[in-house]
Amino acid sequence: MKSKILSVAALALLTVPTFMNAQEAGRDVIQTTFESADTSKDGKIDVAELTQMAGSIFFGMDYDQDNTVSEEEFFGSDFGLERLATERDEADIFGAAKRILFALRDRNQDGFINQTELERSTQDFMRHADLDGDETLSTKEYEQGYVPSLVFRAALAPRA
Ligand SMILES: [Ca+2]
Ligand SMILES: [Ca+2]
Ligand SMILES: [Ca+2]
Repeated sequence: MKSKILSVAALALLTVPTFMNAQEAGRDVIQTTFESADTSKDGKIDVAELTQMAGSIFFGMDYDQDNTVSEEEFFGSDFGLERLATERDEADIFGAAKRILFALRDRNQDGFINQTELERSTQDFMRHADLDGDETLSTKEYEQGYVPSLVFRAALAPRA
């Protein structure tokens, strides 16, 4: 028997209301994940909070519970946004963005993301997004610079 615990963050990703337009939904998903990650409720996400959230999503995707996320597990998880991306003919872009995200996390390119890789890549993403260098992410930094947020935006942003 497979017992699977979905985190608040992962649940938020899976419950995008159908009536929302893609842009609103994208913003809402990013906002909701920010709020669920910010467990201290100070309006900022520190590296511990970010790692915790990434870990919850990771375990949500690890169906066979071997503590790694395979390509199959990763691409089989739809983040709740596949449908929206498909409706908007953005499935290819979303798929490409997910492939980039997987490649960035799978640092030794063996087709699996292990926990060390998850933590290291999350720290890299944090450094990349933390423009003011205060070692926390503001909502703006999280929306505009955190790599997984950029993946959602790739699928949901209006075409230029
Ligand atoms: Ca697995
Ligand atoms: Ca790997
Ligand atoms: Ca910052």
